[in-house]
Amino acid sequence: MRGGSQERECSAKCMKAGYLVMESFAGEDEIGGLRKTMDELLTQFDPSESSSVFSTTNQQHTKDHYFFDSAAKISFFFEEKAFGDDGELKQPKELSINKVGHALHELDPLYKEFTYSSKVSSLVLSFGYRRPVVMQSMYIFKQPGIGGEVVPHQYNSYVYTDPPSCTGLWMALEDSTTLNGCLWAIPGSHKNGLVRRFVRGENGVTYDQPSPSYEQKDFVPIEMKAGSIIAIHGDLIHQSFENLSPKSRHAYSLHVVESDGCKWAQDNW
Ligand SMILES: O=C(O)CCC(=O)C(=O)O
Repeated sequence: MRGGSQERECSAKCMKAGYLVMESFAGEDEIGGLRKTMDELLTQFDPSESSSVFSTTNQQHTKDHYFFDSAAKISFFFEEKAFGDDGELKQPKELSINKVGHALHELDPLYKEFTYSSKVSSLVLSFGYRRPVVMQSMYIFKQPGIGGEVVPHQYNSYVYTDPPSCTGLWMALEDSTTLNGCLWAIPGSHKNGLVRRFVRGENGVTYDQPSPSYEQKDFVPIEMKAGSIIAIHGDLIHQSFENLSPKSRHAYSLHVVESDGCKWAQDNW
């Protein structure tokens, strides 16, 4: 893990691959509570409020005010394949949302309690952070049949500090397998550093470099049971495929940065 100008001690010991999976991090009651709260938020959500789609292959949403404003809100983004040719949802709204973000950890009491729990703090501090800040949170659905792919990327591209310090925490709220779109990563790829940044300009957000091409054979699947959590180094190349299976793959994800000695980039989205 990185969290300052130096590589942290723990990263060398526990993060050789650039990620670390911890099983049974959350119990059934916690998972049930987080999922039930999300069900309630979805019930209250009126789809006519937003038609914002989240896609990592088509970056249209990045020009969108709804996307920018979501940094401080609980906002809903549709799966790209949620709509028919007539522009109407093809399935109920509950099965149409790609993700909810990006301030669940601040605005929803249960997500806040979990995010700032002693076990999450201890985990983050064990990576050597001195004054960690949770910059964003997301509930990711990977809906059955239409759950969109997430192309290879690094967290530090989006949540950039100088020097880079992001760590992602991603907790499976359902079993996550190769069938329903689990995470895949290139072990050790974090050692090659940050490849490109996603910077905000006058016309929305763009990458400062084209994406390198990656060989699929270099990725390994990371299957996880519900309740397991994975810590992901901000420079690790990771991705997930479309979910064509009949099972969803819900997850709660947090992006943490160091605020002691690392400067938040003003041109982050
Ligand atoms: O949940 C996924 O499939 C991908 C999560 C991820 O890498 C991200 O949100 O940046």
